[in-house]
Amino acid sequence: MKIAIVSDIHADAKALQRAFDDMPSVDHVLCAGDACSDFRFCPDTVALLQAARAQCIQGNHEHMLFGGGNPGYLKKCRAQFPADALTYLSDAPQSLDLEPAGVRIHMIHATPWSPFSGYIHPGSPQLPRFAKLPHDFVILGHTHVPMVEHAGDVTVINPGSPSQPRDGDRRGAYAVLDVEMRQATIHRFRLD
Ligand SMILES: [Mn+2]
Repeated sequence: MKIAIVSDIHADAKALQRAFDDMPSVDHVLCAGDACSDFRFCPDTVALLQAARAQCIQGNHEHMLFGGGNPGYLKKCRAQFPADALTYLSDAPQSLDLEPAGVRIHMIHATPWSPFSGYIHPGSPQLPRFAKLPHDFVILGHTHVPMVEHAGDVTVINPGSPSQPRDGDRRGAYAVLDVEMRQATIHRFRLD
C-alpha cells in the first residue's frame, strides 16, 4: 500500500494539481493541514482533495479560520462557497491515527505535543523525543521543509509544501509512504 502525503497547500489549487500530476499511483492520500489560509479559502483546492478522497487534519490556518480568528472573512466564505467545501476542512480532526497492515501512523500538523504551534525542522533537538512515541510513523507539516528523519524506531515525515517550499529549493514537494516497505520518500516537482 502506498500513501501520498501533502501538506501546507495554502489555497494553491494549481500547485496541488501539479503534485497530483507528478504522483505515482497511490492507494490513499493524506493532508497534514493548512490546505487553506486563514485569510484565503480555495474551493478548488478542497475539490481536488475531495476527488482524491484525501483524509485531512486541521493546521493552524484551519484552526484560526474556523475557530473564529477571522470572523469577517469566515462569514464571507459561508456566503460565497459551498457549505460542504467548508465543512470538509472545518470538520477535519486535529490529529489522525491510522493502522494499515499493522503500521501505526500518527498525523498532526505542528508537533505531537501541540497541534498548531512549534516547529520540528530536520535535525531538531526535539527529534529524540519522538523515539518514545507509540507510533511507527509520525507525519507533520507546518515547517514547509520536507524531511524524513529517524528517532529510534520512529520515522518522522514532513512532506513539505507543494506551493510554498521553505528549504531553498524552489520546487514543490510531497511525500510517498510505502507501508509494506516501511519507507518514506520525498518527491519534488517543478512549479514554473
Ligand atoms: Mn503552513
